Amino acid sequence: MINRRKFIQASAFTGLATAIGQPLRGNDLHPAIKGKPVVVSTWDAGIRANKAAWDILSKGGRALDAVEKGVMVTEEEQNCCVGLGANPDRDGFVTLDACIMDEFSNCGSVAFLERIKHPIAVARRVMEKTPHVMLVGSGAQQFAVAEGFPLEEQKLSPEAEKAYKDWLIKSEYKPPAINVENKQGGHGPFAPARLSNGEWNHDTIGMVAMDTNGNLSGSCTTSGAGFKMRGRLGDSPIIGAGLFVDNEVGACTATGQGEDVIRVAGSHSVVELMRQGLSPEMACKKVIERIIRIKGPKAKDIQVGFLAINKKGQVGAWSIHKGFEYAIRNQGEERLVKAKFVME
Ligand code: SD4
Repeated sequence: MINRRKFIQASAFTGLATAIGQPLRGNDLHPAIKGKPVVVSTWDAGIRANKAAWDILSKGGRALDAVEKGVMVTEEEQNCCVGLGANPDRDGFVTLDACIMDEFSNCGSVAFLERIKHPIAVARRVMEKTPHVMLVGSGAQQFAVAEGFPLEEQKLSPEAEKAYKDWLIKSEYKPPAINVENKQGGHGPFAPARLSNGEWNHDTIGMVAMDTNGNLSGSCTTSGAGFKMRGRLGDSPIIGAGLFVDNEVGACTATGQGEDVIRVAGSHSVVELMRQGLSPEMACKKVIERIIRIKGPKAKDIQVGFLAINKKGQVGAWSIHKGFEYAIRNQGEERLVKAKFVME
């Protein structure tokens, strides 16, 4: 049996250092999980978002508060691809989508929301202050303003401004063809797009957390696919697609090509597979394989990733292509983990 001193040494060794980790085996407890609480979120911006979530979780706070405050950090980062400074639609407008879900299956969502800095906070108000789950467009904006959220001026980040100008040159409305050999890709209206350096340009953060009481909550917020058609929604604001929480079983969030996540009710499907006994990692893998089967050869042009947690605190992820990563934070460590994938 590990004694207290050894335990302290072991945790000091694992430390709080940020490291690039290896994917975990499906049926293993995450080695870092020394109990609750825990928070995980998609992509590398998740490291910073998790910090804000951890401030709440580590003090015994509720997972719902943690997942809201956590992704607000990303919504605020003007150089990132999620909030008001993100890639616009093909007409030049930034339109934001977000949803949130708690341990009681309460949920709220906003979509096609313009000029509001924190869509996730508005989604929470929809959940708590209206009899509805989802508000969209000008109605969502009107509700946000009535709730005291300031109407901001749209200001693209310099990166988004440049990306939009570059995109306008060709205005091509099709997925960026990915040449797997040389990893060349383009910037297209499909998310996330692979850049010419082989990296993924992503526009979303999804976060799921378990608090000290063992309760689960999740959040997801995005600017959607860059240069999308005006009015297009992806999976991110849709409960069951971009996010799903079942406090008896687990929680899942998605990133990537929203249309293909919606088609398989992605996050809900992952949670249902966990209910049947699959580990989070294997549940994510199965749904990724389902998407690949449906898409056939076209699967090589799109990216989708799932990130899930179950009631035991096991964490797992899987993606179509190499490159998806998630951030984890708990008592033992804080690090970025590369997800397993099907295709290079
Ligand atoms: C969407 N799922 O709007 C989002 C985009 C995304 O990284 O995840 N980008 O389809």
